[in-house]
Amino acid sequence: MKRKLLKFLKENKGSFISGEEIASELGVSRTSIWKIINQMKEEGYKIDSAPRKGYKLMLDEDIINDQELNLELADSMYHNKIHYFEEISSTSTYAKEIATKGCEGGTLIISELQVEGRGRLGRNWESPKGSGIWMSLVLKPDLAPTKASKITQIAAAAVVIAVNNIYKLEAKIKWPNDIVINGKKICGILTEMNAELNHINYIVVGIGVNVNTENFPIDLEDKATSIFNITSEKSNRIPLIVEILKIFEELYVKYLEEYDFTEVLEINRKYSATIGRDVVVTRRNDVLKGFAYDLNDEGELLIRKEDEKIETVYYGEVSVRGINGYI
Ligand code: BT5
Repeated sequence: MKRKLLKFLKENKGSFISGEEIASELGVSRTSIWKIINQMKEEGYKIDSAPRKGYKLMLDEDIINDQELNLELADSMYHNKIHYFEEISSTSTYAKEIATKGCEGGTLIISELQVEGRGRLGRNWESPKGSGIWMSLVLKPDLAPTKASKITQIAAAAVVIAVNNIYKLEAKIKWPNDIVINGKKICGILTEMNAELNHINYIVVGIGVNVNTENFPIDLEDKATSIFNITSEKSNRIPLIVEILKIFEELYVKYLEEYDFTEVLEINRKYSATIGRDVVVTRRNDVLKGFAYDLNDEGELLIRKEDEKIETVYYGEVSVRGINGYI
């Protein structure tokens, strides 16, 4: 009922609708509506009520309402496992802490602001307040540690499909962990693992998406963008969060339970911003130049070098750049 009421209020966001109208629309008494509205106010929704006018959902800033998120994810593995913060150091750091203390797989940590958002190799991840999706998932799969990198590809597939579905954009995957639009990064994925030799204790997958960000620091201007920068419209982040998480769960469960990675691979190939390009791969100990011509069935990048020899690039801490820049 709360979900229906919220939907109705949202459709009329910013204007009053009478209790009577809501009651007849939802087929319940005005007293029930009044009770649910009070409950929602306690949960943090900004709802104005005025005698004879009715109720109005305020046009407030876009905050992520975790109650709403939980309702939207009622049928998922994340249900009742959402930790919401207005501010945090890093959702991934926190996720690792609670994973160590024994939280369940499927636990989601999401924050409006990260003061120490992290990329790979200790790089910084800009996570300004309220403008993006900064979230981390704790996973406890029964998988060999060597398979953990597939989680990055599942997350990349989920983000690219979700963004393209919702905004009708052409986001692509820059192997292995960036989502780009028009050659600029809108999302980065950070997968971290804690494992024994042949057993994963937990994986934390951190996803950062620039949604409503207007401006980036100067050093990122050339390579970062946001959905707002492209569509010129601010959007509510909840539908995108829900879509990413639902697609992620579907692909993840398919992989875990049926060992079926084909759809993830197909998406990573179809939407690749890397395949078909000359690239420079910076690895720990060397630099490799060549033509990225495909992903193998494990999702690793295949490079044809000038001498026609083929090299497979594994995940690890590699950086793949175009010959002339970021892509
Ligand atoms: C990544 O690392 O792209 C992984 C980013 C993961 C962020 C999420 S947010 C939720 C969770 N909690 C965390 O603390 N982290 C995760 P990497 O491939 O190393 O890229 C990092 C580089 O991207 C930086 O060195 C910058 O050049 C650039 N960058 C930083 N902030 C950015 C932003 N908001 N948008 C686009 N590019 C950014």
